[in-house]
Amino acid sequence: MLKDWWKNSVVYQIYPRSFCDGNGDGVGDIKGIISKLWYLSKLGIDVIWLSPTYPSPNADNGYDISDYYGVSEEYGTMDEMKELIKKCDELGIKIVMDLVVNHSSDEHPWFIEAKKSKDNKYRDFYIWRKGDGENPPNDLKASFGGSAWEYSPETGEYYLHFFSKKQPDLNWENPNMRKEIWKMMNYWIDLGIGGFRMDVIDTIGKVPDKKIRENGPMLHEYIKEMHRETLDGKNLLTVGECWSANTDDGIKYSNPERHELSMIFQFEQCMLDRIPGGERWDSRPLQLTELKQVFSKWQNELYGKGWNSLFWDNHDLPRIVSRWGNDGEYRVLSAKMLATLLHGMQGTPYIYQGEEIGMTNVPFNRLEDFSDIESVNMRKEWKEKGKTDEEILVSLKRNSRDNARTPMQWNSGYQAGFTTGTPWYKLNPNYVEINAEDALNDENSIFYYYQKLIKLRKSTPAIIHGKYELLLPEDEDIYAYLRTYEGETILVVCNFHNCNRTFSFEGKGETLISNYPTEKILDLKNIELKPYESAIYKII
Ligand code: TEU
Ligand code: CA
Repeated sequence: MLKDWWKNSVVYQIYPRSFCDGNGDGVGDIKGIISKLWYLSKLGIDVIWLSPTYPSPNADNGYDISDYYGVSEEYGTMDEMKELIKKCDELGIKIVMDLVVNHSSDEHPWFIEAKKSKDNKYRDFYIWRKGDGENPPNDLKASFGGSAWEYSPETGEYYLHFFSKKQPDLNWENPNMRKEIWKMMNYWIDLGIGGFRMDVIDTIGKVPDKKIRENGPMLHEYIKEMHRETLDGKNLLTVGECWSANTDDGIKYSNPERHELSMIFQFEQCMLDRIPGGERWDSRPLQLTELKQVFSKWQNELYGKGWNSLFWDNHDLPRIVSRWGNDGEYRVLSAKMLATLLHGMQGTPYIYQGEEIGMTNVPFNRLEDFSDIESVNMRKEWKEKGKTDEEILVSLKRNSRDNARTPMQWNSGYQAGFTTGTPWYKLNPNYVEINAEDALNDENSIFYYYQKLIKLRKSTPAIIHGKYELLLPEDEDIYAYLRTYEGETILVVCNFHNCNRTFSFEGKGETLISNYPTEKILDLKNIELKPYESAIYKII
């Protein structure tokens, strides 16, 4: 196995609940995933990142785990999981498991024990503090709203939870707790998985008394210990989800000499349509020049020193074609443009289920249709703040995680081919026009464009290793950049908007991929770009 194989790989994220239901109960499952491996293989991906499939009371759709060693009955059995790993292996696909160890579920046996008494063996697996009089220990806030401290009547103390109160934070200061995590990781490694995606890994070094959430003083010590105890010499793909990271942090996590992780999954570009200093639910339009600054900074500063993930979408983000593309008339063109922009860069690309067919945000018009815990809590908080239903609806439609979680659209038939029963969550009604079957029957579909991009990456060393150079930094419509490696230069040109624009480059290009019909060889001086036109050229 090639060292750093994950640099040449493309990852596909599966959100199991919504991918494919194999037994008709309305919930996606492992059997369903197995039935679609041919589709993923056809797309050409190398790795599946599987969002959590462990037993869970589902306070946060599986990101609240009650047994790290098992498979939720909803999703199948351990034997089916083993079968999935084996079938994937036959296709040259690796499974990357979601590692959610900032917190467990409050229904995990460790927590059930820990809350019983102050001298319980598992007490120190979690973080307990006395209240400040009648109040919580301090004013730390939970990501899903309210205080990060929950009173526990059994012992009269509070426990910490950065997410919902059903997700108590694990105490990483406790070496016995850490040992349990290493044991569990080794168990999965021994089952033959290809690596881990590490949920909010930047918070495990927290110091709640000083109100430090991310990047605590011991963070990298813990990751190094993890490496020594579990990952060392195994050649796995390990990716840390880090909302807080800047490029220096990115290098810390992913520089091979530091023996931590393969790569970082950071969100700086995703923050660009938030109002600076504003809250998660307020948004503003994206400025293309700001997107260029952020992407270019990561491309340049990690070059030769670290490794980044390339993604637009995941299960926590609205759909990119609705967010920064055009989900009306130009849906197909803009989805291909966005893919081109991202897949030409350095890093490991991640495709989130449905992105490859251009799935869009939800058109739901009732507040009750938004079901994610974060959406539900936001609705309550905004109501209390006096916001109108209309304001809440606008923000949910634009920002809610529910946008990414409607069932995968397989065909235009019954329940979009997702289930033979009743889906756990509403379908986006546009499955009649947007679905995998139609995409597979159309040689110009977004699906085949992604397939081509993946092939291109694998056959073009400049895409994997090349030095990045931004062109036209001030231009608000065109995003263009070069990648150069061992005498080969490729040019990526994307018209980000619905307008015609002229672009000029001194030289001739051979078209490697394009979302409009284009000549094979062309003079790049004064070319006309049509709305959302994008292409990758080899400079000849
Ligand atoms: O997400 C971390 C996280 O910070 C998100 O909750 C984010 O703030 C929000 O989705 C959108 O702004 C990870 C998982 O990806 C997410 O699904 C989990 O809910 C969360 O951790 C807790 O495990
Ligand atoms: Ca099912």
